[in-house]
Amino acid sequence: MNRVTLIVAATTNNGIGQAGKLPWRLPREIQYFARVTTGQGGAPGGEGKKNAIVMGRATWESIPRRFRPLPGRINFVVSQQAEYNLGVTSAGTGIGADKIKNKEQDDNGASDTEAAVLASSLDAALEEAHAADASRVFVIGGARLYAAALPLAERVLITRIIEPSFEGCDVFMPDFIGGGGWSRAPHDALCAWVEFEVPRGVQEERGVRYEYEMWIRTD
Ligand code: FOL
Repeated sequence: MNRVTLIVAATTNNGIGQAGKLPWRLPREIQYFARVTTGQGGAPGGEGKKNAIVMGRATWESIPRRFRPLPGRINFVVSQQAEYNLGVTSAGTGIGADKIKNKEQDDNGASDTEAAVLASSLDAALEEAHAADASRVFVIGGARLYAAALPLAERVLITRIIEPSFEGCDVFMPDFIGGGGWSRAPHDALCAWVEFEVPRGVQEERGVRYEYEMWIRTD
């Protein structure tokens, strides 16, 4: 059950955030994120098991209120504040009502199939994802959760932001590549794993150049 995948967009410096949000706005890149993390089970009209996404509290807060919980996926939010209020329910996840933090505030249009669950740690979130019969489990940030999840990860889907350099980044993901034990998979392996045709080579969007990469643990 520890086969977690990290998904991240990061500069060549490993910058991932600035002032509590993403340093860039890349609509096609974020659509890639949505498609990969949702998968088939959570796609509209899709049958089968949903994927889970696991994020830290600050990442949850960085997602615009109207987009969260991210639809078609079981959203786990890790916080050490036991009473942290997600502003949504866990209905539809198969997770007990005791985990529902605030039924009364379900005023954001969240349907029964859109759910978020508070977890006290990464391990607790992974256990609950397993209990909820999630298919794939993605850790979606931020820096602390990436660091905690890397030892458990078998795969990293990284969108490498090549330029500009986004020097203003103030949050960074750990440099897993420099530490060894990882190798970049061929592009076809990325397409096979996500089960759709991913644009090959350097992409350009709103003046930003980036590339979709998949890295696999080799040790
Ligand atoms: N990984 C990658 N590759 N790109 C990212 O932008 C990214 N972002 C996060 C984690 N991993 C990533 C965390 N930040 C949304 C907003 C911020 C965010 C993650 C997701 C979000 O609103 N996603 C919607 C799509 C919204 C849209 O299409 O504009 C979703 O349904 O996933």
